Amino acid sequence: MMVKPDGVQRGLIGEIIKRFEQKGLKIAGLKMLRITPELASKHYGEHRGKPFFEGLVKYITSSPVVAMVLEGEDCISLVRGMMGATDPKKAAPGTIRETFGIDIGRNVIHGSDSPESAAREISLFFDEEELCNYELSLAAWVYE
Ligand code: D4T
Repeated sequence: MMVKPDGVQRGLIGEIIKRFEQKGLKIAGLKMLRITPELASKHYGEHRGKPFFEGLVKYITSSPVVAMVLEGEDCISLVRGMMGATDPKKAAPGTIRETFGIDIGRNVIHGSDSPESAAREISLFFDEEELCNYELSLAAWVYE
């Protein structure tokens, strides 16, 4: 998951992290970084050639982001559900993008959409030793 530049600039880092923490997900990695044009091209490689690609790279490199590795049962679909649809105008009520976003090009948050993209994106943003392997003591109170 990543809080995008607009989320950072708008003071939404804590609010967004809070939602995932309070859901009961485990934070296994967390860092602030400035995305380089090279990293942006890798991260958004699938969108190269699309009309919005240049603007997307300019936006994602414009200011720091906060990248996070989250763990939990059905974590990817859970997080995507909490984020809401890519276009905030179409996002379900109460989701992060619906609550905080208006424009598809400023949609506040990114989340991996499959185990394969999560693995790829984690390796793009984190070194192995930056990830923490630990037991979350509240797990027994979140999962039956
Ligand atoms: P990300 O990758 O940012 O979490 O978004 P999604 O996974 O929900 O959506 P995506 O990959 O289809 O789009 C990536 C990114 O491009 C922006 N975008 C997308 C845009 O500015 N205009 C567009 O028409 C589309 C489709 C928003 C998210």
